[in-house]
Amino acid sequence: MAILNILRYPDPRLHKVAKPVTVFDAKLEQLVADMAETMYEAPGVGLAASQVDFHEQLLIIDTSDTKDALTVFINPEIIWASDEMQVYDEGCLSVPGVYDGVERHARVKVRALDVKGLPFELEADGLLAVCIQHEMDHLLGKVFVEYLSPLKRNRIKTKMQKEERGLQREEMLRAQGRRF
Ligand code: K1U
Ligand code: ZN
Repeated sequence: MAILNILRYPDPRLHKVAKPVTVFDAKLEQLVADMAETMYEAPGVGLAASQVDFHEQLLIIDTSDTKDALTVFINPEIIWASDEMQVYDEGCLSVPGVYDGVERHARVKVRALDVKGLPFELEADGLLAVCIQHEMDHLLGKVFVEYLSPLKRNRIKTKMQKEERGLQREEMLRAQGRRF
């Protein structure tokens, strides 16, 4: 298994629209295993393939306290959503350290395929419903900060770009240290 690199906002690759998964093979199972290891290590409760630069409709979620209830959603579709809405303080592994309220449907019913290509349906509320909608947005190339005001979004973008420059500088110094 392997820890994958999680793209950080505002990386333009986070805005690619994912294509349906058509091949269910050992390579797909390996990607799911690597994504799960990456999500648990982060730690997070969800991860979309788009966040690890794989632009097919695949996402994983585990909102359990015991971290032993991984659900894999392939080619997911929301087939019903409640009129009732709820606001939840969301986070995102692609925007570390940023949490803000987003309004979404309080309950959703999803149809998806599992890693073997078998169809299933699931009705969700609470954090699971939030997470499904958040991860499905990633597959459409949308990051949760796009629900925030332009002012907040620009502040977040500037903060992330500054952090990115710091990370690149650290990486350069580490590489120089290895050379000398
Ligand atoms: O980056 C992601 O898409 C994953 C994201 C999922 C999510 C969480 C909360 C609301 C909406 C979407 C995260 O997992 S952020 C990290 C997080 O919330 C968390 C981390 C450890 C324990 C519990 C929560
Ligand atoms: Zn996210």
